Amino acid sequence: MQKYYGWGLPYNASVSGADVDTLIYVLHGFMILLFVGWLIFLIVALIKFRSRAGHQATYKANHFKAPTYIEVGVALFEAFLLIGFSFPIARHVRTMPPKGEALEVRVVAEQFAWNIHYPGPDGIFGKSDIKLMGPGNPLGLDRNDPAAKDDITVINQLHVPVNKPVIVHLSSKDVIHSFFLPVMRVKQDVIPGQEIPVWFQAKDAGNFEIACAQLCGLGHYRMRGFLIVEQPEQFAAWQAKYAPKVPASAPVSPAPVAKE
Ligand SMILES: [Cu+2]
Repeated sequence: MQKYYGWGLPYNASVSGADVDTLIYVLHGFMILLFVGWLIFLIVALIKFRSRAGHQATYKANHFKAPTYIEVGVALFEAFLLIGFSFPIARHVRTMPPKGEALEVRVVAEQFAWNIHYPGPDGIFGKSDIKLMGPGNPLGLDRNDPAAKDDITVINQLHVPVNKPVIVHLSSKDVIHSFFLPVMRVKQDVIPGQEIPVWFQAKDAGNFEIACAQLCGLGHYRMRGFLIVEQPEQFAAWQAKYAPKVPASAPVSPAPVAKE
């Protein structure tokens, strides 16, 4: 997994990641420019207006035109960033792909694991009930529900096909977590009592990281999962392998080996 991280932004494996990266670069570039500009101004002011013999401080303000123009210019450029970059990207990220085209999956966070629930080949999530939750059934999935028969539940491994939109329905069993897929440029807080959808589309296959980006307790640091992006045939084979004979107890799929 080390190869995906280095200096700068993590590897981008998402089709919409480049837009997010552009925004990050433009914002940081602009902030560096402002920082350096203010720093130069501060140093000039410190030297020019230092205490010297024969110079008297005055409280009368001198009005210059240039600072006003610069301030207005900065505000206009910030408005351009907001309207030209941030809003379109936010709209793209918040607009879910059509349900028929996307793979839908539930991710239920808990201290300190990601429970993952696939609807199986029928595309319908089986009912889950809090009363059925236990160590062997962390999602409380009701296996008597016909829609649940082919459902797949796994822990800490999210298998998805490459080049297909994936809608993740996020919820939490206990505290606030944050679902973070660095290579997909996805980070969304997971709030107890709410179901929050996010989506992404992988452009590259690989074994990536799921991190929790919210300090959620003492075991927060070990709340890590794997995002396994596969070719559609491999994903179908995985699904077919685990869907039909899945017992009520999870996990059912062998944990992938970490590639550090
Ligand atoms: Cu967490």
